[in-house]
Amino acid sequence: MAIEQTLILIKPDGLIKSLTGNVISRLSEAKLTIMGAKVVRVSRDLAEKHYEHLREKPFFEELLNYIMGDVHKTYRVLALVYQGEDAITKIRDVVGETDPEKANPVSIRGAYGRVTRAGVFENVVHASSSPEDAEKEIKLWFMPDEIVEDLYPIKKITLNNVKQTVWA
Ligand code: DAT
Ligand code: MG
Repeated sequence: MAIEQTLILIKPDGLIKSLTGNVISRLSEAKLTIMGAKVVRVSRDLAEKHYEHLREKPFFEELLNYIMGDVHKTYRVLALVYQGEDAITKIRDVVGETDPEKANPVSIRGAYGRVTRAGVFENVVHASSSPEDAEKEIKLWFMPDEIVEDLYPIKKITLNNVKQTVWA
């Protein structure tokens, strides 16, 4: 068993449906440690980088509109970092399968997700699917100072006379 990190996003449908509390309660079943949390207004650049691996998919534009909040007219996402033994598998089990209609009904996606008529999966949460993805995603969504421990190597830089800590 390895100590892993994972990035969770409560997506705009989760926020507009007031599911934040429910989702965090369900995530706590995994008995992991929360390392970071913040509300983010998602830019197109961030959305494109986060879903880079799906760039060629027919639903890519819809996916960007969804995560940026254009679909639900609520322009925020709650980003969370958790750490613990087998964090990725444990969280993915609580979260459920990608397609809300196929997800276990007691999982977060099974209980709260839906498939739109356009075929988009509004599945309430994102959860990292491998340690490599988790590292890439955590570094993309969080600055080192926003996480209570340095989960990955950092470096100090000076930009316009301001000292900053960034991922190495
Ligand atoms: P996951 O979010 O379970 O890691 P993924 O990384 O393959 O799944 O895809 C990211 C998101 O893209 C997913 O949460 C919902 C959407 N998506 C994936 N496959 C889809 C499909 N076949 N039809 C519609 N939306 C899809
Ligand atoms: Mg994924």
